[in-house]
Amino acid sequence: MLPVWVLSGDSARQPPLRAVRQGHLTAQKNQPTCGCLGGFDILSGCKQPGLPVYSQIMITSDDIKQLAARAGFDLCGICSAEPIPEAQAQFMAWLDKGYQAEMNWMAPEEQNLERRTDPSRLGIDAKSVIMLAVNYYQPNSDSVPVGYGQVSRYARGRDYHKVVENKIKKLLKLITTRFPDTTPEKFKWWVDYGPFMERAYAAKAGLGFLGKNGMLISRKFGSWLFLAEIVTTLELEPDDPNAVNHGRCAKCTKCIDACPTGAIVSDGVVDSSLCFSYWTVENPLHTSESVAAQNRHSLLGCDICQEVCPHNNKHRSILTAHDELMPDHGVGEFLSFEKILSMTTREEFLEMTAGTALTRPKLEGLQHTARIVKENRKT
Ligand code: B12
Ligand code: SF4
Ligand code: SF4
Repeated sequence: MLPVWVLSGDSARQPPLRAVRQGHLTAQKNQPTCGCLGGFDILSGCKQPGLPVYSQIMITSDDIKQLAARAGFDLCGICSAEPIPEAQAQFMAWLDKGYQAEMNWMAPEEQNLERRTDPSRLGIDAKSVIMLAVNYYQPNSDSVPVGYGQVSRYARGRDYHKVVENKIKKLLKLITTRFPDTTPEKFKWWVDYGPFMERAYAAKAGLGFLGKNGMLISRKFGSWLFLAEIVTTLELEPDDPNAVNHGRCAKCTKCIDACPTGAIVSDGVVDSSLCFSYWTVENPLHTSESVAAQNRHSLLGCDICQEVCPHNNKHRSILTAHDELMPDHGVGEFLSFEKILSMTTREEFLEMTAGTALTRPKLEGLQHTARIVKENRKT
């Protein structure tokens, strides 16, 4: 039997077919909101204002994906909020080996391990996870000019945390406005910094596969993606992670072979204490000498294990559609050693870096890396 549906106003047309077919109308008396009978469209809303409304339409996974695209996300996938045992095990083994280096915030004493590997412990009765991705690809110049160091692609424009956060806020606004039952307390979200295994859930939600370089790699955009998540109490239809063939590594080992420091210690496993990204971003003042000796370009981050990946070929390296992430909105691709090393005050530093990911290593950290790269580039 079809669920009861309640009309307000004086017109008694059919409810949206999609909603009826999926049994998403429930009886809720006297709750008219906006009208949707004359052709409900999730993106533009009611096409015939003034007509009666079905406030009782429950949001579906398809609705969320349409709204995510509208909010500016390049990919959106959905999965259940249950723990992923293989990812939990991988994470435990990674910590046991000390591959988090000095990132104590990743370790169990500092941050409850269960919380990081089990979304139901995130302070919300989590049923589903909405995984979101933003493509940040931008090309490199042919060479690095003399006297300059390079900033990796993810950090050249505005700080991606802010850029992605704004898109999440926009998405939640769209959801809660279109579907009045979906109140804000039904959602919790993070971009990068949450106690949450973003890559594992992104793979589970069908956004891509996990490569030997550890990256989440999608069929459309390769690995040039920022990830973010909304954990929700809503029970949403999950995606089938095998529905799209994103590819796989097979016998390829290009990233492992190309990493200058051997930081990819086994398939998908990165030892942070050997990774340029760790030393330039997270812990620049205490760089290991042997790692530092290999850094010939990078002032912040490292893209080598992505650049060599055949999945990041020209068809998948699609210029980002998000202007704020482009170099002219931030510090750009290159920074001169002279400029960095001549700065003496925090104000000067912030004048150059405010609003970008380059604030992370602070002035002293950036100067330390600049000295190393400058020295290495002499030979
Ligand atoms: C700590 C951290 C780092 C550390 C450690 C990196 C690492 N590989 O663990 C350092 C500082 C080195 C780092 C570097 C970078 N990072 Co980082 N980092 C994180 C952070 C905060 C946590 C990662 C983590 O938990 N690592 C522990 C390992 C064990 O877990 P994992 O790598 O997430 O996932 C693995 C396991 O879950 C396992 N797994 C999952 N499911 C399953 C199932 C089975 C069956 C098995 C066997 C295994 C398995 O495989 C996964 C991939 O290896 C995440 C954000 C987040 N909250 O997740 C960003 C994140 C992973 N970083 C990101 C980026 C962009 C980078 C850099 C590219 C930045 C740069 N240009 O310099 C580099 C890439 C280095 C690399 N090859 O990984 C993105 C990755 C996006 C993507 N497409 O994958 C993330 C998701 C941030 C974001 N929100 O966009 N990062
Ligand atoms: S980011 Fe650079 S240093 Fe780190 S694993 Fe990849 S290639 Fe190696
Ligand atoms: S370079 Fe090769 S091994 Fe590494 S992630 Fe890409 S396909 Fe996999």
